[in-house]
Amino acid sequence: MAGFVCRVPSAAGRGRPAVWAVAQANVALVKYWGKAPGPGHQPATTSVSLTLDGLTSAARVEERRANRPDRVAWAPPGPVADLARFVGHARTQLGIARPLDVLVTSNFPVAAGLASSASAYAALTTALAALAVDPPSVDRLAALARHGSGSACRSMFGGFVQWRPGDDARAVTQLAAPEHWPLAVLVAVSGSGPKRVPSRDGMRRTQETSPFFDAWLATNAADLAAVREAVGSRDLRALGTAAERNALRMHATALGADPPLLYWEAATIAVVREVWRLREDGVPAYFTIDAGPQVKVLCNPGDSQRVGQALAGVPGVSHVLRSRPGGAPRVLREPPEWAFASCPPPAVGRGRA
Ligand code: 2P0
Repeated sequence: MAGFVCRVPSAAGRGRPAVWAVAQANVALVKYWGKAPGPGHQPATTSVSLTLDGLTSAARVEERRANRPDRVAWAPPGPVADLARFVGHARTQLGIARPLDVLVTSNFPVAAGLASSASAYAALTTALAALAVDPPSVDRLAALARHGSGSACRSMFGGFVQWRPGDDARAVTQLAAPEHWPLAVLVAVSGSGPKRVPSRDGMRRTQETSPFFDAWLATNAADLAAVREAVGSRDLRALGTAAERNALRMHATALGADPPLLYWEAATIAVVREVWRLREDGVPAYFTIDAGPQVKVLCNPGDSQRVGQALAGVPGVSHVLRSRPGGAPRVLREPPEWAFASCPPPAVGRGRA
């Protein structure tokens, strides 16, 4: 399909091209699960993530005529009130005077534990920055993206990314570029519907009611040190061991909430057991699980075929997504091929609303 640029008539009567940006989801190796007081979403602890190539969100922004409200949409539908609040905040921060038409879409299951809000807000922040008269540094943009969704600040960078509490320019940093370590990441998808309890609510409930929450906070320093060391030395065994431990402790803490939070399905446990079985057979594969039933598995690229087949054979797994360390967000002048369906035909009833 040939590309086209989404155009609507501008106030001056000339077509004004929309700006698109894409950003990748990230998977946390040391989880963010708990907040500190403060504006935006401040983390209680330091987290480390890996940006995931190919699990992509795209955002389109275009200016509307003056005196119109912002118009925002997720496709498929997402939490629009949060999105609208973020767009208002970002316009103020970036000095964008004109109201905006905003569309956010993703090429993978939304709100199912695949960090779609992270990539969505990272893509949107990047697209909005392209409209700013004086675009801020990526550090400032990461701080802005955090106001949409905490984990979005990590998707503002490629590769291995650390996010620590604080508002300074070094709060979010790249630990290593995607090329540093060509790991394979396989996602065993076992349910694509929205999760029962959104992460934000689950995180709050855990923090407020789980008797294990303080113990969870106390584990952060050791897991962080282990993951940082393993990334630096490209030690899959050390990375995987720490990531599994950290994920299981996060879920154990959430299970202790009142009422309890269980993000897993039967297939989630079956995949965990399959990963452990692979290891017993000598294949170095390690899992992590975010706030949903999907299991993400890290392995060497040379083992990804075998691991992918094993995961696809687990009852309840509908399909397996293949990823690897991904890059930073990018601005595009036209929509990515997969997002064409989200881009309405040019100028149909638009611009006069
Ligand atoms: C993470 N998660 O570190 C953890 C692990 C889910 C499990 O960050 O309230 O959508 O918008 O800041 O970023 C999901 O939480 O929450 C998340 P808000 P967010 O990836």
